[in-house]
Amino acid sequence: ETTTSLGSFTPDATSIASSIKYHAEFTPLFSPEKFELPQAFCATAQSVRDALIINWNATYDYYEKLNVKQAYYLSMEFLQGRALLNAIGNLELTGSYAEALSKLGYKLEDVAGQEPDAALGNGGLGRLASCFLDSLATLNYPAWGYGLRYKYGLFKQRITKDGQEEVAEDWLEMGNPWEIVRNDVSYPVKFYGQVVSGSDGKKHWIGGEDILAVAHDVPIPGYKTKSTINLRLWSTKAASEEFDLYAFNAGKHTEANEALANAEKICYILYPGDESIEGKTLRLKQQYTLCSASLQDIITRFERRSGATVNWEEFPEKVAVQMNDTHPTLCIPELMRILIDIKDLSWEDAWNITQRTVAYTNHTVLPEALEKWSLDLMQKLLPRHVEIIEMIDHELIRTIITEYGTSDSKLLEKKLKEMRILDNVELPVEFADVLVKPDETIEPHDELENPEQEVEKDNNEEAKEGGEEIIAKEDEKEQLLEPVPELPKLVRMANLCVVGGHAVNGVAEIHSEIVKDEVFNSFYQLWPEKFQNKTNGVTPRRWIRFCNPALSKIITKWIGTEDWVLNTEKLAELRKFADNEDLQKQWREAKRANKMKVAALIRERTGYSVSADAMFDIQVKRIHEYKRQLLNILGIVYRYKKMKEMTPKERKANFVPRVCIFGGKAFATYVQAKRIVKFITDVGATVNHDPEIGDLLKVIFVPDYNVSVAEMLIPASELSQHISTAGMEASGTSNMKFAMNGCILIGTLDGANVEIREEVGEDNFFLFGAKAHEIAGLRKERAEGKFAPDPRFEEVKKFVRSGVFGPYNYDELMGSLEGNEGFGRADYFLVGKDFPSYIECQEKVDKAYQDQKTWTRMSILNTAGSHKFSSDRTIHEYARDIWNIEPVELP
Ligand code: DL6
Repeated sequence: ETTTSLGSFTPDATSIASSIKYHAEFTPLFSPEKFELPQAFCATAQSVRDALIINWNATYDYYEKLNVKQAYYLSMEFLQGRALLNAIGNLELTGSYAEALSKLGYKLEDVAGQEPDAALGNGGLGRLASCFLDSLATLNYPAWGYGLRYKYGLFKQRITKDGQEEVAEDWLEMGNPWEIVRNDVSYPVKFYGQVVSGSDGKKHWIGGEDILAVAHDVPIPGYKTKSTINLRLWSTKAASEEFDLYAFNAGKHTEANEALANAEKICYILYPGDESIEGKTLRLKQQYTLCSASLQDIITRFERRSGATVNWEEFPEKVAVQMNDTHPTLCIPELMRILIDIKDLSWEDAWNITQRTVAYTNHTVLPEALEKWSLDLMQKLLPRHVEIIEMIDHELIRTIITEYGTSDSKLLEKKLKEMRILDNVELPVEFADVLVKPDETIEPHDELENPEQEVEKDNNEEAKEGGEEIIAKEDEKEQLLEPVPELPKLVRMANLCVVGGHAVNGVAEIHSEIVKDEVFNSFYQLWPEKFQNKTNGVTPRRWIRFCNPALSKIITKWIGTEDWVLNTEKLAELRKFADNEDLQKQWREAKRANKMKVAALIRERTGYSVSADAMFDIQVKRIHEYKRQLLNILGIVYRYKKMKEMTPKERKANFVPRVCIFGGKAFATYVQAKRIVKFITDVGATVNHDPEIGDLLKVIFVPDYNVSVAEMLIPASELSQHISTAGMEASGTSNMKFAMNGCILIGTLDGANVEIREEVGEDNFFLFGAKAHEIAGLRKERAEGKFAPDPRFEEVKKFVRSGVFGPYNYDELMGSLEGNEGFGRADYFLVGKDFPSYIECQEKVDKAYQDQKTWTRMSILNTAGSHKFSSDRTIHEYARDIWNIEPVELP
């Protein structure tokens, strides 16, 4: 018998085997005659779920009894990956399950391999949310996650001769053995309708369309603890009376079903294309569903736990809501609406409670990713929320005027432009006079003369071609008189978050500084106390202990305890053995074994054979221009060209053999990212078949990168690339996972790279590239045509254009690096600028790899120095500085 965190329930292999058999027989998912791998997985998962439910119930009974303050993490994304190995690992039942399955004729590994990834997320933001859940449970914090239960996960990526192809990911095809469908927990969510003032003096939001959000609970076990928290995911459906029985009986089958289908499609996919108005509406509906259903649920729990008398003042003492990026921003007006319209609180009280309850994490500085919603669309869909947002905006304007006064009109105008929640919306009448009208300050002479001069200059240019100077001049004048098209009225969600929340945090030190100094500088000047940093982290359970058992064993052996899984500071003890030859040997053997597994995966997924003796150089992340996969692949092309120019002997002397591995998905409508995928696969198709090159260089694009693939690639990686344009990657979290697994990073001083380099030591990190503070100046230089590209950069582009990688036309991709007419911003991500320092840094990598002792030492020091990047540390900081919650250990 094993003693487990299950208290009195101590499953051994025999009882586990009978539990699996029981589920195979009595869970009516499959035909009873069949017990093959898929059935074995489902039955095994259900038997684990039984164990989880015991702890899950105990956890919530206890929280309910103590009425403790809980944190609620609201996120549109949870990138959970597979759950089986993680759950039995956390329950310390891996051995028992392996034995039980072998009694039934199966290998645990094969059974676990049947589980589809729960890919309810896109990238780092979603995976961070999942790591946070693991840490919250492990550290016994009372917390819940709230998200949406998308019918289809993030698309499945296929690589064809044309590049990336997206296919719907039907992750629920075989059912989801982990979830508990809670038909008893559902809330109405309203869209459209109108707001009327009642005779009671209150606002009533009436009419419109009502759907139901239904809870699906996923128990999240902590490691070596009984604490098992909840991830509540909402699905949407129409209320049953919405099914039009009369229409159906009249043969109008589609119409009869319309309301049902409309409600269900809200949760079909994550980030539906939003180019059309329908797409935008659907996204806004998703966001509101998440916020409304979760808040109704939180409030119901608060009221229930309050008993007979509800004291709303206490709400922030029992509830902390964290908005994971701006997608859950509607929490702010929704909480206000519920408190004012339904719970009868005054505006002032509701505002005070809301601000004390919610907090916001920013995950990006990319302006295009800071959400702005059309005011018109929001007005139609959520009319009462727009009234509330207008009121918040109104109060904000008052604060800005009080702060900056009206004497410096330009300053006031600038502040209002930057800080208001509503953009391109006139000031309310009350403030109509605070800004001096343009004609009161600007000399009429200035206004007319300057544009005139511009026109003249332009016309002269045109005249050279067309010779119709005078007519063109007249036309331009007429154009000047034409009314300027009205700018779209927008709701800036990030501004609303900053105003409505009590804390705003960035996700790495450098990012939090940029948030304060640039993105929200005006807000920072006004409310410096709101701004914080919470450097991201990743769970050491999933990201070393379970995904890299070979390395974990070695770490435990040398440190002398397995405590490092909970107290990662202990990893630092590896430093003293970094030069030990025995450790180094074992370290290399573990890495090699992991590389062999990846070589097999590559063979299976791409057909290419790669050598486990070559350096595994990996870049896996969303495909995005700022992450600069293009810089990596151009570096590879340059390497290939140089190899081709050498004799075989020279080649061997100058280059270490490398397998360059890429993985990642390009958003379906992101054309440039898709071109990059195509380019990488084309380079691979040429290089990998070049007999002169052989094992010296292989270029692999692993299709359909997801959490499970990451769990294989990261432990096998020796060099990993985190090479974003400095200042653009908020943090990155895979950099942390790679460092933990003894991989050496090549990177820019960006996001968490900065802190990783500090922790692992400058000598154990390959640094290159421009610094964040230089970027604006460099872009300006570039735009002014003052940038002189390095000849090696010109050489590599020319080589690509020569057609060596096939018939695809690379003009657009290469053109984007030059800012050619029609190809958008001139190398906005500064690939050309960083190219020389990147390839020089890669030469240093090759040299270092040739000395395997030094390399292994660097690798050990990366693991040893990675301890800060556990999500346990991050969660302790959120709990202490933002949520004000305490751990609650179950008796
Ligand atoms: O904070 C988690 C993660 C960071 O590590 C990444 O650096 C950052 O890109 C990502 N942000 C997003 C949000 N949107 N965009 N772009 O995914 O968050």
